[in-house]
Amino acid sequence: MQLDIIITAPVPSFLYEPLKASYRCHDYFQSSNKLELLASVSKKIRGLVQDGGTTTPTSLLDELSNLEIISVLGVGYDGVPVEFCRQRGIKVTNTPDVLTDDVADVAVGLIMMTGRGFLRLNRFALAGGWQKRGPELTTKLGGKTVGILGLGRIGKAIAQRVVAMGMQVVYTGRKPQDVAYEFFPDLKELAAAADFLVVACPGGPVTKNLVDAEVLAALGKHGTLINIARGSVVDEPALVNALRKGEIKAAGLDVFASEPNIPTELLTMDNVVLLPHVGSATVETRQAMGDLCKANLDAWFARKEVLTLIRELA
Ligand code: 8YV
Repeated sequence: MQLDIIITAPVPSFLYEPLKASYRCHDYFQSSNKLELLASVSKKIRGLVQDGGTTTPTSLLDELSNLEIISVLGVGYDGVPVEFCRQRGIKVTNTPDVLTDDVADVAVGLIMMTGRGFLRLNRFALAGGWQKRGPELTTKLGGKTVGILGLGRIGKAIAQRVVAMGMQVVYTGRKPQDVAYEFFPDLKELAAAADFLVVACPGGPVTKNLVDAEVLAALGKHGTLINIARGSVVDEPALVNALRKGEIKAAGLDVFASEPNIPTELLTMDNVVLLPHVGSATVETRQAMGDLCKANLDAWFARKEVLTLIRELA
């Protein structure tokens, strides 16, 4: 007999189809009458699938009294009430590792696009500017310092890449690690030392608005902010303000506080590179994430074990 699971996010067909083959899937995300759906199936639901951007309220979990596992399609689980799940004995899994390289590539892409002005130069070439004058000179990346906020798996992959480009790495995080890069206990000091401040830490209440007006002031007018983590880590109005006033040099952003909304002011700034949260958005990686998301459910229901239990529940 198939088990019942609930889907609370827009999952891609290459995950949805295999899920439907193995489970009775209830599409909460698409449902036009969510209350009715819950009234009819809530007690049967044993698993929940969401993505990294979904916020799961405890009120929904209260309805799902027989829920055993939340399988997140994504590495970030800031939308999951982890402590609540721990107390209820609900397993929470995510999809780490398989997306590390892609997300790190995007960070490097944003460093190149902001530092070397690729976006502006692309517009210049397309608009025929080159026929009128030579291109602007931009900033050499080799020798510059990248300050990484959050030296986890993705942070380390970014570090490896920028070291290969001849850049220096310094970092901050919860504690110093056994790595060759200098640790700064204080984020403001890290920002002051960095030419590029790269946000690579998890989202959630602990890191909310960590990059605030003071950190941006410390980054200074020669500094660039790169964010491939979560919009919530950066005080977005403070960032807009710092860019407007020229207090920082540039920004490369893949994530925003209220996705898919981007602050309008950023749209017209030519020192800002904006991406629509594409860190893990390659065919290969999203497939691997989908496979892992389902494998976690399968392992739980077959053997009562999960493959990637998140840290806070371990
Ligand atoms: C995705 C992400 O946007 O992994 C994460 O935490 O933010 C991204 O990879 C999303 O979760 C894909 O569904």
